[in-house]
Amino acid sequence: MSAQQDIKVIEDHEFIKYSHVHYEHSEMIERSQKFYDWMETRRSVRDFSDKPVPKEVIENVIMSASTAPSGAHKQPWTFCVVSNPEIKKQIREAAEKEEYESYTKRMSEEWLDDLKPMGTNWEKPFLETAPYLIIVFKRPFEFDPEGKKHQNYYVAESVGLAAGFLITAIHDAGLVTLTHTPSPMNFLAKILNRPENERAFLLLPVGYEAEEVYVPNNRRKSLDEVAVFYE
Ligand code: IYR
Repeated sequence: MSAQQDIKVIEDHEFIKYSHVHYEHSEMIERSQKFYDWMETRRSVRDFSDKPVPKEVIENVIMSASTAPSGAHKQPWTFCVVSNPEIKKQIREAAEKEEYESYTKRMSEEWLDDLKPMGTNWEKPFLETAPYLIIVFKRPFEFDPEGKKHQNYYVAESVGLAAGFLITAIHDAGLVTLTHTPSPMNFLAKILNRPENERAFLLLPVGYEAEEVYVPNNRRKSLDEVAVFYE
């Protein structure tokens, strides 16, 4: 039998007693170093294998993503999971149409130059090869049962955090992904028949990397370059 939960009621709202697990300083240092070493092995991958992935893994990584903090705990996100080959094909065709326009007309010379080291172009075969596409939608507002509109708060921040958690969970599961942002992205809401309160935020192909994969030899900024300590 589980112990009775310690609950406090303040102005009609329940608060539960919480304490987190703690470690000795030495263990904390070791754990945080190990976690960093593990995160340092994460890479965005553009060449996927079609090797199947259990649906349960996708369900679990989405539930981990959904633990992210959000403005007023509104969890203003929806994760659409596409494994249907016909829908993947439609998404690829629509994305490539937009990307072709972007790469050939809409993106500046400077932008195209900045992208050269990534080796990207308008072609997106991974949209059909990867076993799953997770399309993250943000929900700027909600309708209550009476049809009244309610704004959500810090929507981009919240959904960005959930996407970060999602990428971390995918990496932890031993799978790879890519933060793909076809632009404009409104074709996704149309193809997936999403309600009017949802806007596409990110598209993540999820699966195993192809047998032989090369990724850009990017170096990450050092601690000195990303952090300032005020002591
Ligand atoms: N959305 C395009 C272009 C693109 C833009 C940036 I900034 C990148 O870091 C990578 C790609 C594409 O997906 O190819």
